[in-house]
Amino acid sequence: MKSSVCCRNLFAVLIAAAVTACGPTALADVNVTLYPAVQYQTILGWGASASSPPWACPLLQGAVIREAVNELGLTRLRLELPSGNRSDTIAWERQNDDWDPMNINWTAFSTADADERITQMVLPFKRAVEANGEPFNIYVSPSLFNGGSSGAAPEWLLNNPGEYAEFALAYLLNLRDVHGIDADFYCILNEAGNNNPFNASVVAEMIKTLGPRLRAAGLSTRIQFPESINAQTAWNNYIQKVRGDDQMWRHVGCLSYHLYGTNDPYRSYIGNLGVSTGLPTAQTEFMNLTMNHLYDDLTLGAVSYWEIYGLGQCFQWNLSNTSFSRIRQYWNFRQVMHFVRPGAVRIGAVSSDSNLRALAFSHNGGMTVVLINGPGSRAANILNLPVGAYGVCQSVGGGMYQELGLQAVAATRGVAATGTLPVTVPSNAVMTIYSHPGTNQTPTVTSFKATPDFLTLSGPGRFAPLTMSLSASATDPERDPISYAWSVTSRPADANVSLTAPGSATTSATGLTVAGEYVFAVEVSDGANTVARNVVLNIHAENQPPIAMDVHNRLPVIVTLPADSTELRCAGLDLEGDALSYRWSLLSQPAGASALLASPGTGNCKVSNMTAAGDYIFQLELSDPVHTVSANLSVTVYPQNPSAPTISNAVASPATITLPAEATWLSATTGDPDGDPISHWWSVKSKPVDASPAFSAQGSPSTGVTGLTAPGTYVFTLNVVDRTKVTRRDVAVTVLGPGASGPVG
Ligand SMILES: [Ca+2]
Ligand SMILES: [Ca+2]
Ligand SMILES: [Ca+2]
Ligand SMILES: [Ca+2]
Repeated sequence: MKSSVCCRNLFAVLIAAAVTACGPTALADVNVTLYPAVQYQTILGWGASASSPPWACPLLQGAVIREAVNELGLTRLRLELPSGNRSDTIAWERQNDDWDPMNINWTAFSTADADERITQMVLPFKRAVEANGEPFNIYVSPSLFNGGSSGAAPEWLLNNPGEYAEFALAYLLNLRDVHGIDADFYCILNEAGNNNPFNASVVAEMIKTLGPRLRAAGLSTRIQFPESINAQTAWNNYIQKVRGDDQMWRHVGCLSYHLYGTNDPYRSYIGNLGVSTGLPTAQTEFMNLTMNHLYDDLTLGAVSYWEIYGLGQCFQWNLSNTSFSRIRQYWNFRQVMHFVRPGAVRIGAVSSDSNLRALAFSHNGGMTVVLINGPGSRAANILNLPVGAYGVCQSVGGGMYQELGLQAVAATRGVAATGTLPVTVPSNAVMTIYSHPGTNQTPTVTSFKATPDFLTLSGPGRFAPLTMSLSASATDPERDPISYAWSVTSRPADANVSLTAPGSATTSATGLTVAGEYVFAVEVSDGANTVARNVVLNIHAENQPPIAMDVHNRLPVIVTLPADSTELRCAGLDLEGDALSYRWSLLSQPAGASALLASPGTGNCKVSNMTAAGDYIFQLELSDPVHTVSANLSVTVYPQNPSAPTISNAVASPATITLPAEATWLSATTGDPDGDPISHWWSVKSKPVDASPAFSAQGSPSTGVTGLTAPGTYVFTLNVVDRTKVTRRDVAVTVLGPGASGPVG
């Protein structure tokens, strides 16, 4: 059955080449020549951040994940650590766990919040990718923006590479040991240097500290670097600054950049470095991506990973919590991502017209060509296409994609293996020509929805139209006729729902008179293959309460006296679009405090005069005309920290050694005048090129150091941090050559 349908389509129903006929203004034919022997990067994954609205139910989450993985084609996630101070989330390591960078005190880490995100988003996504037989890829990336909801990096984290390494290691161990995910990559900081005090040397030191601990823990995680705000910053301020630091580079597994600002020609420098070092490159964030970015990143940046940033850039979750829509560049990006799978190799594709850009990919003996057209319809000849059957599809103007049917490419006279395929690409269209597998393909369901997407039976905002429409659309690679079959999957017990045209693409549903959840199924068939989708519809008895989103404080997130202010924030959402009112109040505060709320009636409310250390409990009440919901936010004000830690008697014993002796002892007397707990970290500031010193107790006031195998001067730095301050001290060691009487080298 399948093969007969296939043959019919392949050899009898060849859709005319000019599927969308040349208009009278058609331009001269464009030649797109493929060069399969010219091979560029291997595509390793298409990605997005593992974010979704906190109110989205598991059913809707699942629907978006399925669409993101199976249709858009994503395989990769970016995962952030819990950060900031929210009503429902606290930071991964809110305060230093135990002031010992070599011991993880798990009770001090926000594992529950991390686990929730991993369980709800990451694991279902991973299962969906792997169900397709493809490699799931994930990187972990913290954000620590000074003014952001994440809050600034605490000084104890910023100034103690050992504490930073533990912060990262604990997250990666939890991800592996609790959830079975050995992360592919870890990024030291999202956009280091952008509104945060990180720089290349800070990041390099953290990489060199974390890298060996990842190995020691048996993690295969490598570093994604430098994840800068744009390619120029990535190249000039990070990659170039540490170019000679081999100790750092041995831990780096991927070169990445964002696209906010100047990117060229630096993007191609990064791409070339990736090629010469064997490191894959990645474009990992921009908020207004277009096909231009995708083309430039693939061709100039030579990226193997390309990300759409948040799923919210391509999907919109409806407030009724039942469905999603595909937005912005979804259909354009799908023309590449859905068809070009991990393992595909980009090959040479040269267009004779710069307004019709071409990308081509070879994979498992098949070929995918993507034509990105500017304004104006263009007729093009694709030359050197391997002989065989091809599916052709397009998105015009970013709209819903359509399969145009199969094309057969026959051998050009005198050339055995390849031929020419003429196509006409509409104005502002993205056309994809892909090797057809030879078996009849399932139709693609391009929409399935209820209109409107909720009903309210009574009360303010009542919304109960006479008809509710269920609709689906689909397109089939072989252009087989498509049939639709709607049914009721589940409904409230007393509802007597019926469908007026269950065999049509669009049907009305009636009898939606009882509040509750209705689930409809639509089966879409091309006669050989059937695919099903569910459409969920909520009928509400009455107006629905608003949603208090993202209740948190910032500016700053962590308040330490004498600072005594912060800003409370909330954004409200409402299903019916009701006018919302906010009311912040103070439920409790430490004795002696009298905090002041500047604007308790607004979503963003400054609070000041938190002059006593301790916990301040704020309450937000968010109201629509019918309901009030509330959320509590606890803000801790920490005591003053007048004095930095102290270091005295920092010495090496002995301070001068003679080879073949290669070890000494570093020790310091440390403390804190305020009685704060402190954390230590020894690092190598400078050394002879050939030596690789190793510490026996790097996080302790005193440590042995070995591996002083080359003559010369070694300088070691001890960092000691308390909550908010750091003190550093250098200790020098001189190593003499065998039998020498003075410094050598
Ligand atoms: Ca610790
Ligand atoms: Ca079909
Ligand atoms: Ca409402
Ligand atoms: Ca102190």
